[in-house]
Amino acid sequence: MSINASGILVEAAELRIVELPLLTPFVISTCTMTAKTFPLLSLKGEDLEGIAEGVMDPAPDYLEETIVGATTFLKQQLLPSILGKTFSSPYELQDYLTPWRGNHMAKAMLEMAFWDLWSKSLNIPLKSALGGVREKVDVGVSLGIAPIDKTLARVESALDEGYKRIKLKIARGHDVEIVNAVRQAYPHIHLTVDANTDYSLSDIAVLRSLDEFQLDYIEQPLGFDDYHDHAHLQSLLNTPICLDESIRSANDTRKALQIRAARVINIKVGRVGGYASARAIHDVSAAFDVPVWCGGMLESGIGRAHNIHLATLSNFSKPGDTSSASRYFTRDIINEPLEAIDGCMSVPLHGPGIGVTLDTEYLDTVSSNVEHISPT
Ligand code: OSB
Ligand code: MG
Repeated sequence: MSINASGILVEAAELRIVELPLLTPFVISTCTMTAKTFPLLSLKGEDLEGIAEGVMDPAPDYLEETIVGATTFLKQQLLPSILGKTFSSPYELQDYLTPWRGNHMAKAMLEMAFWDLWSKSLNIPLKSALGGVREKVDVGVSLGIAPIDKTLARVESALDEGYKRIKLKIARGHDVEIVNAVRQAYPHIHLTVDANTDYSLSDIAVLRSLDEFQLDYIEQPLGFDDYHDHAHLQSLLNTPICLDESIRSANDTRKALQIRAARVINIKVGRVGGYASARAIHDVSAAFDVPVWCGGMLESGIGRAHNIHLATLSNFSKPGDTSSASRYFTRDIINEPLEAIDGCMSVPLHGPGIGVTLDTEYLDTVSSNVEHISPT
């Protein structure tokens, strides 16, 4: 295959909505998910296809972006403006996307699909294009809100499977008791909690009482747009705060870390606008000596594969959320199962790019609104 030295001409795109039922409803402080619904984008060029999924939800209950909003923006503006153009690298595409404000999840879909396409055109794994240093990545599980007995059973089975960290979703009124029960049963495991913004500084007494459980970190206790109060809270806690929702860019990260609003950073490539941004966040965090880890959004195998490649970068030094796809779905939309072994996910290398392939036959049965978009 010849490589076009001037770059990749993006010839066409396909956008669809995919809905996969979840094996178990996933409950967090802001909502309950019974299915994983997401937009899937394919970018075509050089007789190749780059694929990525979006992490926005049907409703704006994690961050502001929604599936309807993001797909409309993609179809009406982003895709028409890049189709028929040549980009020499994903960095050039990222610069091209900069004038559009916000919309990091929509832009990430495009940028991530282009990274896949670009690394396929170079015939190298995405991990190599990114500069990753590992063959496999450490992973833990994220357990939705559930009664204590059910949670203890889920913790036990996750530990039996070898997962390296347990993250418990918490919410006001569902916190100290459940954390205490898990910590009593397992005094030595890596244990974390994620509040998905449910608390405010008026909950300071409860948040302080979490300090006694030797948690690795408390994820996003306060508002999604609030470094100021997180900095105050961090000054009152021994446990590190980890920011998830609040971090959308490297600049956000610098500002948050300068005022000591966190001591750990969760990176979701789909949340922060793509790999160029994810890598910049990774590097800024490293400069502050702050570890990062790779978050998840209940992704299908496509998003899961992207996450694993990203997590091979050197400062991803805590276990991520990319656990086995079979914990979420009866059947995935890719041909190569992504399953953790002893708490490790191997980087998928079934071909260049993201290293997994779509099970197109099954995909079609769980798709709607399939649209083919060509240059206008
Ligand atoms: O805050 O990390 C989060 C899932 C949906 C929305 C937000 C979050 C999560 C998770 C699940 O924690 C991570 C995963 O298992 O993919
Ligand atoms: Mg989180």
